[in-house]
This record gives sequence, structure tokens and C-alpha cells, in this order.
Amino acid sequence: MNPWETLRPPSRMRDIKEEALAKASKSSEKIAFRGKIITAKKREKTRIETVYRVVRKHLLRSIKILRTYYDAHPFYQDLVKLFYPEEDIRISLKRLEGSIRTLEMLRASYLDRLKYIRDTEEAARIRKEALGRILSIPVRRKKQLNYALELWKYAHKLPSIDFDEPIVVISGPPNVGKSSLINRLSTAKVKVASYPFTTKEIHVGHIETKYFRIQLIDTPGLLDRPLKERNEVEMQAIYALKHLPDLILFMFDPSPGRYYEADQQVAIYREIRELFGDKPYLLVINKIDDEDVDIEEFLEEEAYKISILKDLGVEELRETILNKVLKGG
Ligand SMILES: Nc1nc2c(ncn2[C@@H]2O[C@H](COP(=O)(O)OP(=O)(O)OP(=O)(O)O)[C@@H](O)[C@H]2O)c(=O)[nH]1
Ligand SMILES: [Mg+2]
Repeated sequence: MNPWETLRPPSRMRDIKEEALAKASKSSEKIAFRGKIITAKKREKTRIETVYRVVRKHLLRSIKILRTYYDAHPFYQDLVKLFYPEEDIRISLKRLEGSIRTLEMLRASYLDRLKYIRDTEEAARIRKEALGRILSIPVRRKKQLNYALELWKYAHKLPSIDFDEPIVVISGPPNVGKSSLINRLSTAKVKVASYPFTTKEIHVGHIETKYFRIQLIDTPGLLDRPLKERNEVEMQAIYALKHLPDLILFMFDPSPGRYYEADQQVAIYREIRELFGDKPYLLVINKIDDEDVDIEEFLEEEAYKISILKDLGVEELRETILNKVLKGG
């Protein structure tokens, strides 16, 4: 599962202040009168506690978002690390945890001071000072709160993967029909277009059988270049291949509209096979309704031949996928 998907984000610094002050003023409305000093003490205590709680809530949400990185499955760690380096996460987390300690200390010290007030003016003065100092914490931690918020925005939308159920990763060069296939075989609804680089992130779809749910993963197209030159979009595909598959479905495009020549498509396949050779593969040549080159000639391996457009061989492919992942054969 995506460990961020159920987490709540912190608010922006300005909204935290607004929420805290609104709740503080509301919280003191309900206090019944029981003598001037006692009532003032109670009122100001409630206000300080309320502001403390709101600030704490947002700091803790941010801390939780960043800490979740350390408990996440390596697949999610790799995807997050692409845009949020581990060192930045570590530093932000340390700062935010430090400000929780400051916050606790401020609360304790101001509530203590409230105990010894002699008049209502003094109570108001202490409360004013307390609120000022407590609310300066999110101001000083604005950068870290924002960092956690941005990380959450990216991470909570990553696809939810169940690591206990079978996973098939669809991979291949750009524009070969990967998204068309996942849309055809599973519940996924991924954008398909006649130009390359349509898919820029990982998508998941499901095939429901009577007893199992198989996850199909659509990935961005891979370019013909070595691993160290791959950009963030391609690296998402690489990480899906590295961490997820029980079966890798590698697709080729023999049509005149192919993005790469046959030999280059095969070169990409070989590079992937070299990196992740220990996984079972299923090779698929799509678009046989519009075949222009013989991929198998370069491939020197057997491949499934299908046309998603004309619905040729697709049902047989589905059966093969189910047999391979469910029976391991
Ligand atoms: N002729 C023909 N065209 C097809 C077939 N399957 C898919 N296409 C077309 O190929 C183009 C690319 O399809 P996509 O499914 O977006 O390909 P993709 O591999 O996901 O592409 P990227 O995400 O850009 O890497 C679209 O115009 C599809 O309509 C097929 O069997 N025959
Ligand atoms: Mg696609």
C-alpha cells in the first residue's frame, strides 16, 4: 500500500496561525464566570492550550509525512528520493522534531507562570506573550512545513501497490502501446495518444479473477540509453522493474509509426534484461495489423504477436499472463 495515501497534510503557515487564533477565541467563549482571577486564569490557559494544540497538530502531521519515508517499501523510497533527497528529508525532520520540544517547553513554562498571577491584566500579558512565541514556531519552520507539504502532494498520489498480490509490469520503448494494453486488460484508465512520452508516471490497474487480483503496472517509455543517463521519468519505470514484478511484459512496435528502429527496440530490451534478468519475461509484439518490420529477426526469441486495435491475440495473452503469474508456468 502507499503509506502516504491516508496521511493528512499540514496547512500552510498562514492558515495554521488563522486556525489557531480562531479556535483559541472560540474555546474561551464557553468558560463560566467564577470570580475574576480564577476565570482569567482559566480563559488564558484554554487559549494557550488551544494554540499549542493546533501548532502541534500541524508539526506532527509534517513529522509523520517525513518519518513515513523511513518505513516505506524500497519502491516508494526510490520514487520519493527521485525528487526529495534523503539528506533533505533527514534535516527537515530533525528541525521539526526540535521545534516540538521547544513547543512543549513554552507551553509548560507559560502555564506555570499563569498559576501565580495577581490580576487579570497580568494574565492577559502572559497569554499574549505565550501566543506570540508559540505562533513564531511555524513561522520559523515555514520551510520545513512546506517541504513536508510538497512531499505529501507528490507521495500521496503514487499508485497503491499491494506487495502480497501478483504484479505484472508492462515495459518497453515509447509509443509501443503499453497504456493501450493495460486499459484493454485491466481496470486502469490511462491516457493513450499517438505521440511518444504520453505516460510520465506509473499507473496501476487490476485484473480480477475468481480468487485473485492481479496488478498490472503501466510505466513510462524507455529510451535507448544507459542507466546513468536516464531522467526522472524513465527512472520511475526502472524502479517499477527493480522492485515490483512477478512478471515483466516487454512490448515492441513493428509499425511504420515506431519511435525506434527494430534493432534499437531490441537493444533497450537487452539492457533491461541485463539489469533485471532474474525475473520471468513475456515478450509482446503489438500492432501486427500494421506490421512493417520483423522484430523477431533481431530478437531471436519467441514473442507473442498481438493487435490491440484489431483485438488479435489479446485474449490469449491475458490467459498466458494469468497462467504465468498464478501457476508460475
Ligand atoms: N495500429 C495500431 N496502433 C496501436 C495499437 N495499439 C496501440 N496503438 C496506437 O499506438 C499509439 C501509442 O499507444 P499508447 O498506448 O499510448 O503507447 P504507450 O506505449 O503507452 O506510449 P508512451 O506512454 O508514450 O510510452 C496510440 O496512437 C495507439 O492508438 C495496435 O494494435 N495497432
Ligand atoms: Mg503510455
